[in-house]
Amino acid sequence: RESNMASGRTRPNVLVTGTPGTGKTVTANELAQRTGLNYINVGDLAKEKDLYDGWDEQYGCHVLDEDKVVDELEDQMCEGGNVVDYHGCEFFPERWFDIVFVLRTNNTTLYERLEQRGYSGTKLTENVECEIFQTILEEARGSYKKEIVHELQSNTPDELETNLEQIEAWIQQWSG
Ligand code: DAT
Repeated sequence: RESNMASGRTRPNVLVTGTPGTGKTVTANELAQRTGLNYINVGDLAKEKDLYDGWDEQYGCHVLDEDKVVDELEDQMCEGGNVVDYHGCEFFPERWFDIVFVLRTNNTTLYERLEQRGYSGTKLTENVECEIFQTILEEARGSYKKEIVHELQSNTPDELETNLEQIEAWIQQWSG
């Protein structure tokens, strides 16, 4: 396959992105277990390796140092065979990913999931708004070729299973 040769990778890199609470972690983790791809949670990696650049007073959280994240992951991404989980995608090099999945969840379901996670106030409403305005989907469409960006509904366990099967089938096809 030409696409494989162009990247020099023998296994694909998959990005699973979406608003917090849409199911990136359950999806990407299970996918990695089923396929043997490496699971990379960018938020956890940043915490572990202190890939931060200051503190955000408004949101009360560390600011991700995007350059440090890219440097940290570059070698591993060049090798291929990774599934990356993060609620953003525009700062990753475009060449890293063979396919991008944007998970989507309806407002009420997402609201409940985030509330259960302990979110409240502006943190809760801003994340639900992020989903309503499909911010991450547009970010993905603006950062990668349209043909490799796929929107997946992630509301129910059935949809989770269907998504996993679809992504697995795509990986098998890619690997030839
Ligand atoms: P994210 O990593 O995008 O923040 P998550 O994987 O932690 O999201 O999922 C948030 C919660 O929602 C978690 O309790 C699992 C549940 N969940 C995710 N996707 C689901 C789905 N398709 N059906 C049912 N529950 C789901």
